[in-house]
Amino acid sequence: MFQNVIVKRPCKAMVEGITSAPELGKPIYELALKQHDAYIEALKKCGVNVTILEADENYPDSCFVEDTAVLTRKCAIISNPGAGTRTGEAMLMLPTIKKFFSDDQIEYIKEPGTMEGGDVMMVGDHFYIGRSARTNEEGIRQFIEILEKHGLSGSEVPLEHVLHLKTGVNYIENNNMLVSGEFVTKPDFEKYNHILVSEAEAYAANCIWINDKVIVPEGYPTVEKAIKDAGYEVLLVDTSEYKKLDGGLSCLSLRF
Ligand code: CIR
Repeated sequence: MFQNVIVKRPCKAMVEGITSAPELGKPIYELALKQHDAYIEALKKCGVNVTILEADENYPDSCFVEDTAVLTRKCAIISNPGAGTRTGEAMLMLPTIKKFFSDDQIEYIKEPGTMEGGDVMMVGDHFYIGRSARTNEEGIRQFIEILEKHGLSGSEVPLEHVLHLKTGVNYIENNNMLVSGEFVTKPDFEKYNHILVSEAEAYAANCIWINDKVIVPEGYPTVEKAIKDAGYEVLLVDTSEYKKLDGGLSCLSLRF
């Protein structure tokens, strides 16, 4: 169960955010705000308290708050984002995280280690960590050491084709895992019940489970149906403006 969610409002500067898909065009800020409102409403329907942080114009990608930290039931790990324009975002989260975690529960990924929360997938007390362009070997080493100190465990999953681990694979509890692309055949995930996500709907591999409901991006009917068929109540949220910046539903919040 999750009790809390932290989100950060998108800033006007989001139009300058990092993207691997400039052909999709720049995000429309007003529409992104409306979609963010709808996202917050969906979160509230899942029965969590939502902490809403003000937009920060200094960091175009700062609405993707997931990358700044990993919040577990034992500890909070402040990340060190591998994207140069995003590194400063992580420490700015500290005052908010301190409202929920005591000082001895707060840990940090330090240089030369890099890590972004989008590369971390929680399955119970185990955490899969994608080794990506943003999360390096040293970051993973530090992260696993911290997890073990707090009675948790972690393992590395190399990835090649996507930005973050959770761009392509997401755990939605009850042994069910949404898998797309390179993750379909990964031995690490063999033991889970695969909900296969086709290339055509690959963006919708990034869904979030919150207290037995699953929030799914709008416009991916096959994935939506598969999740419903697996027995979940589905809430739809349009994320078109965030997709233009390689961002999905999980990227927009910290859930704990
Ligand atoms: C970035 O490239 O960092 C942002 N434009 C997108 C971050 C998406 N975050 C995530 O997958 N957790």
